[in-house]
Amino acid sequence: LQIETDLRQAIQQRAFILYYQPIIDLITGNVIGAEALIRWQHPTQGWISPADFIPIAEETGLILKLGNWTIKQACHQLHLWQQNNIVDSSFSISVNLSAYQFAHSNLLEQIDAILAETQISPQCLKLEITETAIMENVDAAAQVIASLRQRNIQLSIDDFGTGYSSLSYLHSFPVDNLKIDKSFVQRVNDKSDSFGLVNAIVQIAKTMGMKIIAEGIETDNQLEQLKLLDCQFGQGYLFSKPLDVEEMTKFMASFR
Ligand code: G
Ligand code: G
Ligand code: MN
Ligand code: NA
Repeated sequence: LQIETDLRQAIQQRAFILYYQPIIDLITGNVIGAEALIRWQHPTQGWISPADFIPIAEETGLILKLGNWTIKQACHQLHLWQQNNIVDSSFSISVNLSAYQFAHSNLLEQIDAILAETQISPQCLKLEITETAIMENVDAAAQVIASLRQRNIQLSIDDFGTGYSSLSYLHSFPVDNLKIDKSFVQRVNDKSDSFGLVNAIVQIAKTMGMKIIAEGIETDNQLEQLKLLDCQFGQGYLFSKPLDVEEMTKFMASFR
């Protein structure tokens, strides 16, 4: 496959860049963190979405190298922001993990090495994983999650409510955050089932002592509904689209 060859080369040539989307405390309006989202500038095809190349990276096993680069790059950037007093020690960086990375035995060693090298404390790193990825290998997931806990690295369940899963797994895997999928958030203002569904997800999170992050907030109305529902954190185009480093740095500076 041509794209596989291109991907290999891109990894060698570091043709990827991370964008950052601010995560907001909906009550105070403060920026409490950022989600790193990878972008690939292809030499002839222009920007290619991770939705298109991550699956290929997974099929070919290249995701391990790429994923390692992503965690390292995000932590390195966080360190720079900390050094320049752009962020304080409560600011966290979120990195998406694919199921393949999650199942790989070297993940924790790699993360330990990256944290040591970039001088980032574990509480400042949040990993995002889908429920489907957890359910693919429940036993392995339980072990990884326990090890992350031991290290104080935070774990978020991404796209919550859309995957194949059973609520009972929340018992065995106490994660720190649930990210409500944007498909719920975007319908929360129409008084349909979504309001009730988001309410139910918030109650689940409260019961389990987890924090809620709403994704894909685009309108003031959605924001108001989410606040009514007691949802504390969120991200989306209403606040900011994903930004490059320079834009993100400006965005955070404008808050101080
Ligand atoms: O930002 P965007 O809409 O292009 O992201 C599309 C999809 O790609 C999302 O599902 C997002 O979680 C995923 N994605 C973005 N960056 C990464 C990454 O670094 N690793 C993995 N595994 N997925 C990512
Ligand atoms: O799968 P994950 O939740 O990691 O992916 C987040 C995706 O959602 C990214 O591709 C990001 O660019 C996109 N995104 C972020 N904010 C919004 C938003 O407000 N609306 C929509 N439609 N997409 C968003
Ligand atoms: Mn995510
Ligand atoms: Na999501």
